Amino acid sequence: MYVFLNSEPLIGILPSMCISVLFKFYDKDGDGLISMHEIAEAMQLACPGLFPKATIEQLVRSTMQNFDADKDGYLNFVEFSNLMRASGMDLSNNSI
Ligand SMILES: [Ca+2]
Ligand SMILES: [Ca+2]
Repeated sequence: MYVFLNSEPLIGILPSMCISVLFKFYDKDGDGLISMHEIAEAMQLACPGLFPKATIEQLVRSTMQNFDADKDGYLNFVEFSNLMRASGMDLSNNSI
């Protein structure tokens, strides 16, 4: 279901296609799960030098606490979608 160029403003909602592209970007080894290590790597790639390593580790940890619903230590696609929707405002601000 793609909602690009819709008249509705995309406040806090990312198109599902966009999320799956991001999921593949985060999931470096392509196993369909995003590990803490993969999140940390993606953050460093997305904003190189913006966060010190310790801050990234903290962010990853709190992200996992909030969004790893089944507590297996990985984000699956559903958990990742929730994360992206929750941070949708920030992402859309960055891309404008
Ligand atoms: Ca992975
Ligand atoms: Ca999980």
